[in-house]
Amino acid sequence: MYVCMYVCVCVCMKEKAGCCLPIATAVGAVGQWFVVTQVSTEFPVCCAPAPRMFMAAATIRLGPLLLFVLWTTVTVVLPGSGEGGWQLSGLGTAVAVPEERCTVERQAHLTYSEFMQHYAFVKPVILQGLTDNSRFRALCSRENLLASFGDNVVRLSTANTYSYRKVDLPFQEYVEQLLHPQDPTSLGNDTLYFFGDNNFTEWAPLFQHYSPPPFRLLGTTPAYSFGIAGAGSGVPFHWHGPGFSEVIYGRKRWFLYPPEKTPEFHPNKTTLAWLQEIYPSLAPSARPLECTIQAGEVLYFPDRWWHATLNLDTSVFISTFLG
Ligand SMILES: O=C(O)CCC(=O)C(=O)O
Repeated sequence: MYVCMYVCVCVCMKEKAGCCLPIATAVGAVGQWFVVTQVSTEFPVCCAPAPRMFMAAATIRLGPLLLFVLWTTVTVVLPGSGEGGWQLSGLGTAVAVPEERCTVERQAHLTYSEFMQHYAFVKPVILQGLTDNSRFRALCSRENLLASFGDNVVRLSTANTYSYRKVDLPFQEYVEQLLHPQDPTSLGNDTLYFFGDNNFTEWAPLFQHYSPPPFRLLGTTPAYSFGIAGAGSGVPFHWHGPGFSEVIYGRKRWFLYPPEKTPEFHPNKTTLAWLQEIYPSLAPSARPLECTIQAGEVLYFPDRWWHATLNLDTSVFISTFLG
């Protein structure tokens, strides 16, 4: 007989009864951690929707292996490990978004000539395994960034399509006070987003450790835009020159249309609002190309392609624009 044993480690992000439901009926205080183990004959599909949670599951034969799996699982899923201290709170159970159908090709170990032939001027692609940015990633942990750049003033932009308003404030203040999940009811022009407008002198000690995708287009010069943003935030549809976008921590969902297909969107509404209000009514032929990129993956978008982004978690990311 097979028995499924699972371990969930979760932390309450909001004070409410049943914080870690549906696996535990704990009444959680904010910041409280729970470790829940259960043995069941059903595979646990229950963990994902909870506010923040790491889950591991094992389907094993009853016996001494059970204890071993429990021990190793708890060790591997230690709270926050591997995420650089950034809260991967997800969009939360209260925010319902239509499911993704990934329609952007993923390519591992693409050669430059394949890139030029099939994608550079043709369509977006997700690149895997091109560079190793593990050192850069380590430097981008919450603790390291706050220690090195906490006092630096960063320039934030509103997350709308045109007429960006700019606000300057210390990086530490941004991280500690503004980096929360997006309120689904607020407008893009009221949402402050840290992306671009980077002071390259001040941030040089960090950027010198970033290895950009090695592909170049003739006549263009690469320029970095570094950002950190909360779950549910993003930039609504806009277009510009070609570029790459790499996720360092978190997950980022992309929506893309070719230059000749102007999307239906409101320039002052967030991508989250677009996804909830407009996306569900699109006919299959009117849907964008879309995909969620994970940490370590790089999305390439060609010149003048419309694109919009949605951070599914608190995300750290860097774009290399080919201007
Ligand atoms: O990463 C983001 O959220 C915004 C990216 C973007 O819009 C861009 O690279 O132009």
